Amino acid sequence: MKSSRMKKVLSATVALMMIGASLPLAANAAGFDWSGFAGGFGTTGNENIGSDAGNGGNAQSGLNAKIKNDMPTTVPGGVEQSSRCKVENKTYYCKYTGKNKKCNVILPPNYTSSKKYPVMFVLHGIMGSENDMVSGMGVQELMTGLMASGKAEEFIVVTPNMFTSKTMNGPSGINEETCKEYDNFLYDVTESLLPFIKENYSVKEGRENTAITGFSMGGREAIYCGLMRPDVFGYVGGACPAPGITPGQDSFMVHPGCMQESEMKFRNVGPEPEVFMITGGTNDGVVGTFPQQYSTILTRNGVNHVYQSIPGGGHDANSVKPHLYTFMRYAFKGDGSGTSSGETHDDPPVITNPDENGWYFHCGFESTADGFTGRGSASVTTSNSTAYAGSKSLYVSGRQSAWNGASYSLDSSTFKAGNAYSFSAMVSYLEGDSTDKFHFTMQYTDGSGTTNYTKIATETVSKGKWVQLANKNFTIPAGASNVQIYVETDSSTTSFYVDEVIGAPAGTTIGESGGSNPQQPSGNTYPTNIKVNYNTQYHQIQFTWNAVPNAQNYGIAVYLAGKWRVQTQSISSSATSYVTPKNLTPGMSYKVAIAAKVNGKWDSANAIKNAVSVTVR
Ligand SMILES: [Ca+2]
Repeated sequence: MKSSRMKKVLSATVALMMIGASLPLAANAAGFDWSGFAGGFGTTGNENIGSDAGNGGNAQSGLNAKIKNDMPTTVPGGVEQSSRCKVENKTYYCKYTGKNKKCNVILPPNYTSSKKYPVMFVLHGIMGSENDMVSGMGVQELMTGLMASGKAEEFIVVTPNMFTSKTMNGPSGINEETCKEYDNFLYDVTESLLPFIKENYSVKEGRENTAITGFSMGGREAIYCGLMRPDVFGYVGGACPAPGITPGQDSFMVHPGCMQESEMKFRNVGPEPEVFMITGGTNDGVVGTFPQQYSTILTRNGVNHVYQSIPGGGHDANSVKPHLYTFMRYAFKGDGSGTSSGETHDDPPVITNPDENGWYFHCGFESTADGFTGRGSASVTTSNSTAYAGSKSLYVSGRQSAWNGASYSLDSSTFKAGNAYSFSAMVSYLEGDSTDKFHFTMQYTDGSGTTNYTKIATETVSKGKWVQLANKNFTIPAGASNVQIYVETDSSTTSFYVDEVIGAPAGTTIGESGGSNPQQPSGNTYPTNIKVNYNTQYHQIQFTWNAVPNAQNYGIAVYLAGKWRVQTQSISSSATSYVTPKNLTPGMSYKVAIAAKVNGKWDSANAIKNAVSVTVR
């Protein structure tokens, strides 16, 4: 680093310290060369730092809890070794900007394409470049030393250039516009940079092999990327993270926030990271107490993370190196299960795990018997003789008694005794009397070990017609276990066909008639007239709906990766709108369900039925 630049930055820092550490203040910011903040001040050691690492944040379990008891505030002597890493400067195409971008790839000592390596992104500070974190912050020295001693996994580090703008080639200054273009790195790293690294290096894939951390603005963006995409990043860190993830103000600008404080938690798109570590220095004159404020917000939101406080640590390597020392030692060492925030909900989730139709299971018999078996002497097989939907149904034959039908075991993790569900089955027969009576029956073992039978639905069927056996609100008896549902006749032994057997949350209308026993008049337990507004500047979506009478709360769920995932279930009954977090990925489409809680119950079934599809603009 040029000494003149260092002098400027240092004098600014001193001035800031005098004003107070709580607010990062700097007059005439535009007059400084801010690249110094990206690469640090060239300090080499960890001078004058104490041993108190603070309270550790909200580390509750897993690796975060382990780190809490193993996060020295200085890097032990001898750990850093002369770099034996290889640095490659690369150019890749960024889909989001439609332009080329640059990054450095730091290969670990002894890198060989015959092995596969996890990847760690290390992000630079404001006004910085892909070169800033390559030296001066101990990245290579810690990699070399920790890998040589076996204290860290072998991994690849990628230092990108975070500036991700469609219109500009570089930052215009320390301002909101610049921060916003840094926020766009979220799209670059997930859509372009990570795929580029996977294509060009020998890389282990998956969130459990992908880490992200950074310094200052890079800390902010690493945390932001981690919060938004826990499905991509299994290890998330930030050293001296800059303000602006949540709304706030410093001397440079008012930060509108990437998300509200109440939203500062991991998006429900995957398991939470194995490690979530934030480090702040007590003498940081640039970002002040913002790192600790983040920790406080995360703790308030119940997010499992570890906060490390470096006594006397400034906005420099004295704070960054201890962060990297611990983050690198614990990266890629989780058991893959992810952590849980330990967040407790007073209410059951709006939706557990129904499919896109809002159903727990759906047997259409198009290729297999879908888990059905014959009862007694009956045998079951798929048949294309007739079908209610698709081209095949389940043919039940060889029956010697009326109870010899087709049976299906319910998954006890979804179907619980004492709870109500909606069940439906279509039935038909082609030979025999002109009409026949069919039962949809539940068999279960009660608390005393006795096998019991109870009717879900009964209908008379005309030969050659398909008739629905359904019950929208059938309660599995309390204490029931080994629960099966089956179709049988009342007295005949005729062969018959079954199709479209479906189990769903109570109240779900399946098919046209929806079956018997309708639970409640529709229209008053779920939001209707859902309207969607798009914000193209912030890539946000607003939903509005008509108020539901007597609603206690509203909730939002999004269908992602095969599941309805609850985003929030605490929207006040006085609100009939919801705004997504900012900076969703443009072009991504989502299915969104809005549910209401009335009389203590969530009508998730109708919420899913009325789900709206949106595409981020
Ligand atoms: Ca079928």
